[in-house]
Amino acid sequence: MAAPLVGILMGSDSDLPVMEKAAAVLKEIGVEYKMDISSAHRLPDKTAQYAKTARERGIEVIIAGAGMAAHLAGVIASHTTLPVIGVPLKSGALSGVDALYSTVQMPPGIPVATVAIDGAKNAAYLACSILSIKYPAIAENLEKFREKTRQSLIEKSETLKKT
Ligand code: RP5
Repeated sequence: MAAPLVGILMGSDSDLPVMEKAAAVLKEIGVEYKMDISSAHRLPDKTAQYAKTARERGIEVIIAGAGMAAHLAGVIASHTTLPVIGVPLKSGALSGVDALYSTVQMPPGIPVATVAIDGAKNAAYLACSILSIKYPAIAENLEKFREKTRQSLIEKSETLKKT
């Protein structure tokens, strides 16, 4: 098995039902990944260590999902220059708007590419796009996926027109 190119990190095991959708996309496109739990607030040392050592471990893109006061992606980005994709998760009284604002409003110089609330699938597709610059097989699989999407929608449209 090849070394994982994408690290998927989440703030809590309660985030897993959404974050495993990112894993499913990476599997579909054929990208090795590794999932783990860490927390900017509950496990700050582990989070910093994870980010600081990610590049030397062969990780090329990090996807970080967290809910509520979601500082995980931002803290990761503060410790690495690898691309970091943040997934704000819907949880708590504010239904993810808190996580969206916490994840997206990064200071200049420490970017987090933030996807939609619960947008784990798009986080994975974006990770694939970034990796496709270097890996032709990933570019090819992404293109095949897009073509499948196009064909499926055309077929649905044809079916609908017949009704
Ligand atoms: C965040 O707080 C986690 O990412 C999770 O979305 C939320 C609630 O965590 P648990 O109390 O379910 O562990 O840090």
